Amino acid sequence: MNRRNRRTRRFRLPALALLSGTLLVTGAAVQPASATPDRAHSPATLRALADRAHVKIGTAVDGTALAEDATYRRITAREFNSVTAENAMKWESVEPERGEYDWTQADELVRFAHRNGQVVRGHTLVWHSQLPAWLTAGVADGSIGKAELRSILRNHITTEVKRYKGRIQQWDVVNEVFEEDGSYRNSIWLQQLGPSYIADAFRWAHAADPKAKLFMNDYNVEGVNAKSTAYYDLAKQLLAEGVPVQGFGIQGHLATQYGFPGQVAENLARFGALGMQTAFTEVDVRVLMPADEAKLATQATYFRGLLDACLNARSCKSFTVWGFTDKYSWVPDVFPEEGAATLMDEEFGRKPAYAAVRDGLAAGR
Ligand code: 9MR
Repeated sequence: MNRRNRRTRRFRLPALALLSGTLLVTGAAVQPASATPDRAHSPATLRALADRAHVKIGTAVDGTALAEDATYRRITAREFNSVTAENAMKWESVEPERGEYDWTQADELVRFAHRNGQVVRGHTLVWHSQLPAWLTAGVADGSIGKAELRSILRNHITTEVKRYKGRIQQWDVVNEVFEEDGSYRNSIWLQQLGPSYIADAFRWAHAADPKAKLFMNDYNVEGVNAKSTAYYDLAKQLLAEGVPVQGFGIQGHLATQYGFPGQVAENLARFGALGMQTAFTEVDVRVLMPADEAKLATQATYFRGLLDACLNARSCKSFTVWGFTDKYSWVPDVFPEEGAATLMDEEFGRKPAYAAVRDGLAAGR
């Protein structure tokens, strides 16, 4: 689906809401229900407040928007002190044909971050999705056997991590390796190489950049549940074996209709107790369309809830949103009935969620 079609489904705040200064009360929190234009005066940027709170505030960056949209670029630089490539560092992006690399967008983002004093989260080295066709087809037709696949994976990790050595703060080494019930996801990696591919991936990444913090990363692992417990058990096992794993990344893709996850603080605490870092890596909160003021107010409390969990956990040093404007959000492509998942609307107007994150950062740790 192209962007033009997507846009017709998106939510726009009514003009009246933009002008009104109403407060809306939902649950425990009070949030302003209006969006304010991005250029309106605000006490401080998110990144200035985050610096004071000793936390990174990050966003996923759409490579095309970064190249073509000056407003997007300006806000990315002004509001965030961490960036993640939304797609540009994924395998299908960097090696679309076997042995033919395209680092254009990934390099551009790393340069942008450097110019703007931002750290970079690397996303992602081993995943079941967005693999290049030459790789999946080769495995499917048997022309790439197990031993060769292992060396292809090693080469991929080594090549990419070395390219950005010293310039990536945290790498999502493995992404989404468990199912909801805590069993291993039945990916080509598990099928061909068995679960030892995970430890191998961390060792290879560490060898390529010993200073980067190496993360496991997944969705639906905010609270204590079967999936997050599988990560906890795996982390303990890997640490006992001396595997260089340093962090647990919680994506944080929430939806207001499913409620706010329970036991988030407990979950962060148990990884912290292992000596691991934690991070929220892809936070967004989608709502059932059409959005309205009540839904956006609830959304704001969800952003704030995850942010506060991070700020209250010593292990949590990084909080990244998966895009900051509804103009470029992935959500409507995948969930056609849902949207409006980010901090700003399609015109970069600040939604209540923006104010909630700003106030949370201002309150500090
Ligand atoms: O936001 C990304 C979207 O542009 C891509 O089309 C999609 C492909 O699967 O990946 C999206 O990002 C995902 C991230 O890499 C891993 N966690 C879930 C994210 C949302 O689907």
